[in-house]
This record gives sequence, C-alpha cells and structure tokens, in this order.
Amino acid sequence: MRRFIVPAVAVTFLMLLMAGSASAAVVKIVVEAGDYFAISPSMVKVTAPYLGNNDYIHIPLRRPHATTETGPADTGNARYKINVPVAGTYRMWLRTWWYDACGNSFFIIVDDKPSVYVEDATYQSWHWVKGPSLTLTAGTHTIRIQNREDGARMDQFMLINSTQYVPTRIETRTSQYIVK
Ligand SMILES: [Ca+2]
Ligand SMILES: [Ca+2]
Repeated sequence: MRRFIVPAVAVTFLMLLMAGSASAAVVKIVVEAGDYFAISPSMVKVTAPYLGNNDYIHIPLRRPHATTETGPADTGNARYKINVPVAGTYRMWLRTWWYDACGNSFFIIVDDKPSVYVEDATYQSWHWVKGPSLTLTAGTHTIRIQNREDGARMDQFMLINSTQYVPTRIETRTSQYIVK
C-alpha cells in the first residue's frame, strides 16, 4: 500500500508546482489597431507603413476643432474581441498620438461595464499611455475604443497581468489572443 501512496503524493505535488508556475507566468496581450471586428464612424483606420506595424485608428479633426471638453460629436468607435487565457488583473496600455489638449483622450468600454477614459499631456508624438486596471475572467472579452475628443489616434493597445512592465516601443502583436 505504502509504495502507491508516495508516487500519488509526488504527482500531486508536481501538479501543484506546475499550476503555480502557470498562474505566475506573465500574460501580455498586444492588439493592433486594425484588429477590430467592427468600426463605426467617425472612427477610421489609417494605413501607416511608416509605423512599421500597419495602421492606426483615428478620430479625424473636426472643423473647427473643439476648444473645450464639451463632449464628442459622435460615438465613433472600434470594437475588439480578445481571448484572455488566464483570469486576473490586467493593466491596459494604449499607444497613442494626441493632437492637443482637446484631442488627447479615448473612452474605453470593456464588455458592458461603464466607460472610463485615458488621457495625458504628450502631444503630436507616439507614446504609451497607462490605461485602467481591469479584472478579467478567462475567456472572450470585448474592448471598445470610442471617440471622446477629435484628433486622437491609437496604434496598439496592450493588456498585461503585471504591474512591473512599462512599454516604451512598438510591441509584437499576439495573434493567438485576438478573436476576429
Ligand atoms: Ca482633453
Ligand atoms: Ca499599428
């Protein structure tokens, strides 16, 4: 009897170890702007080979450009579906280009949750902006990037279950997590 118990304990221990290491692995989900499954005006896709990663999405400047934060002229948006492999808390980052202080934000709507928005004060330069912290179950989720101010652009977004990682350059797209 005893010689059967020892291997069973060993196997259980090994499985726990594997489960522990799997949940500790950092998951990084990188989505290209053009990976949406649906897009609605005034959001448009712009082909931009100079970025080295295909394209970006953009709320074109209105004439006249807004000079106050009075709210967007429309609900133009792009919708993405991602498959989250491991439940957890994910930091969202967006690689953006802002026109000015009245063209420097997007609404973000995850599944059917209330909208939040991202905004910062680096203008006319591509850069990563820290987005919301999201608690996500494993499985498919919808991310909507929506018009808040005209003149805003987004090149990529990223979800990562690590608070340590800070993106600084264009990230490699992770097609295995993108549902089209
Ligand atoms: Ca603004
Ligand atoms: Ca891009």
